[in-house]
Amino acid sequence: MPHTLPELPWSMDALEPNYLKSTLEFHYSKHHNAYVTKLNGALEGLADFADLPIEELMTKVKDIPAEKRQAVINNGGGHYNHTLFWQNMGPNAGGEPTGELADAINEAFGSFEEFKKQFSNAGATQFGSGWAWLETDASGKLSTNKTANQDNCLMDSDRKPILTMDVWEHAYYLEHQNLRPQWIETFFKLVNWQAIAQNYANAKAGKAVIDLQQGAAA
Ligand code: MN3
Repeated sequence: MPHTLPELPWSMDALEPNYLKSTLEFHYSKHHNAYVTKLNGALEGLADFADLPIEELMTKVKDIPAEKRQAVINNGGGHYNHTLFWQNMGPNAGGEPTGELADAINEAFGSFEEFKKQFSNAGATQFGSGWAWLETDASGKLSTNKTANQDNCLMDSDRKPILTMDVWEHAYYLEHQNLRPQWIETFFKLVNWQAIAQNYANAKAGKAVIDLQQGAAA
């Protein structure tokens, strides 16, 4: 079964004015959709990998034959990262986490403000296109990270991402032009901390953060 573009968890105009419908119309409908299409093309003939859910596929990219590996990294990463990114945002969101996730952030970073500073710095200092991340190990210890292109920590570590921010210019150019720091500040108004808390609980329980089977509705 081929991978499919998952439904957005909200309507295309639900995040306005912080995230424009016009941005989503190309970022989701064109860019994300192209990653899904090209991923399916790259997986043709790879029987051992074609039926894996996207999160499991990310953990096995090292095993993919060399001539197809980079295409799966780029387009599988593009599919996974954007799926998490949409899920991480919501209308009437922002603020700060509560409960177990808040405790884990305080333990790892000292305070929410310090976490926000480190995560923002990861996004601001990613040279060129890439992503900023909040990740957890199996014990629940949190850390921030940044990656280039469409890479993510599933590809080369045992950690799992629970929050991500797209810092490719296509993610924010219509609203913020070249002002990446302004986009980063706006992103924090869009973070759905309830979704991140659920991602954290799933990761700690050894479950998929993005539970997306190929061909299944999101
Ligand atoms: Mn993008």
